Amino acid sequence: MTPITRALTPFDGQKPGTSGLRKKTRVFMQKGYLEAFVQSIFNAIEGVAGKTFVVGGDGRFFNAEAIQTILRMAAAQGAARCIVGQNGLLSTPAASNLIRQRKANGGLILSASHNPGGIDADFGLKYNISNGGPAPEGVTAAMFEQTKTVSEYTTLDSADLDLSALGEVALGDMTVEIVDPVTDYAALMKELFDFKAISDLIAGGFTLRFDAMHAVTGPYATAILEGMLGAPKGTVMNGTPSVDFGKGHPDPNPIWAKPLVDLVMSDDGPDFAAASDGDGDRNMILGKGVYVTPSDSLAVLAANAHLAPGYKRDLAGVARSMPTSRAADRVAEKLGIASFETPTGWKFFGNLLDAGKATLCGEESAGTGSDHVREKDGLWAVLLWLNILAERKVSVKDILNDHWQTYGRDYYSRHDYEAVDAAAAEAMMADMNARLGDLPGTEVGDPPKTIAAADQFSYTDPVDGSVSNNQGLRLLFADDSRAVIRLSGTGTEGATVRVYLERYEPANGDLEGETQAALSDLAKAVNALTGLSERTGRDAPDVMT
Ligand code: G16
Repeated sequence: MTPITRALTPFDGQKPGTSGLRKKTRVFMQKGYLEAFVQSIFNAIEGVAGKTFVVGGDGRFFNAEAIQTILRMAAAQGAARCIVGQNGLLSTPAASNLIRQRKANGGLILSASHNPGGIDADFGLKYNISNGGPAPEGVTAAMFEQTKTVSEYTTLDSADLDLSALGEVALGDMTVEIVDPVTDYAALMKELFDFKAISDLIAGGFTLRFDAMHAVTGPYATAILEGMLGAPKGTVMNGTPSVDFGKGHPDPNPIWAKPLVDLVMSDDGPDFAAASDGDGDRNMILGKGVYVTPSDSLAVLAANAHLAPGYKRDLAGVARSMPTSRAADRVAEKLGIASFETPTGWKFFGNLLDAGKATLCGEESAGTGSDHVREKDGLWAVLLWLNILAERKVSVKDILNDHWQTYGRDYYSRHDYEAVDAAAAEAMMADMNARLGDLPGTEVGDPPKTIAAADQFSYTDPVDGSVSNNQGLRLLFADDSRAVIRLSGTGTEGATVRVYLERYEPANGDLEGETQAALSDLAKAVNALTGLSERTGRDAPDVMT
């Protein structure tokens, strides 16, 4: 098969965001668009000749076609092997695991994560490096540079491969190895967790539900929870992946997974419930009558991880993204281990994990993970919670109350204003940045709150010294409450303004409050300061997590 080189005109705006390139599906489907980005990735990594890649995605609309394009281009440009999930499916954490297990040079993961799928919804592609983690900023910047000048791509003129049969097939001189997407991942989970203890818990009458939201974790959760751990059939809801996620929004939060939340809040709801997102890296944790914020979940997991076999070792440290609440820092302090504060984006944890500085990482955006892979991992979080519950033999609510009584409670919520006018959002951020120096000492809101400090978060990576500026505006108030404002890097329409609110209540304070009520003065102060409502034309957030 002779490689063919075709001319290309570069596309504007192929700049990877928080997690790869995410655009409307129809944008990705334009002639040459995907090819231009894939060629730019290949150019940025200095070619693919002789290399091995993992390729897979969350099964959304255009996943199947895009994989065929990537395989043809990799084969035409001399890649040795591509390891592909059966039918093109791989969850993001499973892809990260495969890259590591098989010592691949990298991976191409097709997903727009929690964004909806379909021809009129969203698509995405991200590149992961040989440690299994998302490409760091230096690599994504090199890709973006390539997208500006890419003028041709090389491919094969070949028929689509059948990706449904396990085994090896040749594509030109490249081997395509089609693997079961679940097997290696499930084996890793079995190493980390006490499956016998979890099975016994379930056999003893503990009830649970897992909402796969019609996305990629369906097969993983069914195999592990129902197959290996003996949970009754039907424990996994919406377990068959579909190209448009059942026309839903595969984002595991109280808004988009409302039926699950309603179930667990009802009198006859299960003891435990969880959900994951489009590509299986996010998680939401619930217990009978209680929602666990992702920030609290990270803190609880850090405090209890030693109860699971894979973490019966000293934790090296805990890392969280800057907008995530400081609850995990309190646990790290008590354990006498390091805590790290990174910018939003899992890619910033990679160096800390590789250098053995952090063992557990987490983000307010429903992501938790550890050094077992280099991505956040939804089912991993669910299994760690189940392992902890199996050992402690108390309810989720009791674990949470006990945690707050030990460390105090960080009331926390994120308010999202989605698809707002991008120019208005950018102007608001620019105005705030210009005023930063004047803010300390200012009183805002009603009742008035005094701003103690204000800055734009800058991060210097403690491993390689790289610096990332402008990672979110931070407002620290005199009463130690905190607000962070930033624009999302994963949206595909207009701008999404994220306002992160938190207020600490010590262990002897009121730990039983309602979250939004506990944060309403802070939310009002941010609104008064930024003019958010007038500027965005919204009187309330679209999503509160
Ligand atoms: C991605 C990143 C996360 C980040 C999240 C939200 O998650 O991997 O690190 O926290 O986006 O980012 P933003 O606030 O910029 O929208 P995912 O699950 O979408 O890949």
